[in-house]
Amino acid sequence: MKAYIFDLDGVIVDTAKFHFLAWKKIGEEFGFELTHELNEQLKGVSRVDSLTKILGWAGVSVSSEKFDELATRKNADYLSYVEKMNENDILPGVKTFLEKAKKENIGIALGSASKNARPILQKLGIISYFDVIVDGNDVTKAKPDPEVFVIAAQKLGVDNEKCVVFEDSEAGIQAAKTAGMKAIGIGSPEVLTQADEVFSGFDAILNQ
Ligand code: B16
Ligand code: MG
Repeated sequence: MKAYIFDLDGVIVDTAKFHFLAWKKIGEEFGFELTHELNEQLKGVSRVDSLTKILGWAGVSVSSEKFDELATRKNADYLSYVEKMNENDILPGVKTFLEKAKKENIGIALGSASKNARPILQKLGIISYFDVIVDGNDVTKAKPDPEVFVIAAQKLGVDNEKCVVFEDSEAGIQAAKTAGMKAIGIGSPEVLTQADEVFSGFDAILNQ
């Protein structure tokens, strides 16, 4: 048996724009302007690690209580954007690709750093396609550690070498390669240099 493991943000849906807006507001509280360029470094990175980076860029240190309060508030703001999402937010070609994989009896898993992965898949109306969901609630080590993909393969009962990972972040591509899986980059070949193949999106994969 063969399996596909999908990252969420940047692969299935563009939630990065919502993470950006929510983190930008937090940064502004410290007089720090989060740029799109710096935001690239937050892709695939956990909530706690993202806040640590932002506070570092802003040059401030806060108590652990304040840290938790900022992370909680950012997430509430982020979820207010997620709340408005629907099927139309699924990136082009994704649904057709999932349907095709289902028909071909290919195992389907999610391997995301997000602790909000389940409600997002529900809002998009595609949660039923996934045989296995491994998200930020299930892992102790963040990408580039391969833990999230290794757990997904184990839960699917598929050998790592038979898994194909779809990822938009460099850390995620590295995680897939370390796990001995095939890594398909979604994005630009200039950025995802370690990927086995890179496509602009699932429409491009379907049309190859
Ligand atoms: P949450 P992915 C990642 O999702 C995002 O790319 C990253 O920006 C975010 O900080 C992380 O999830 C955690 O998200 O705050 O919802 O737990 O690309 O791994 O699907
Ligand atoms: Mg991603």
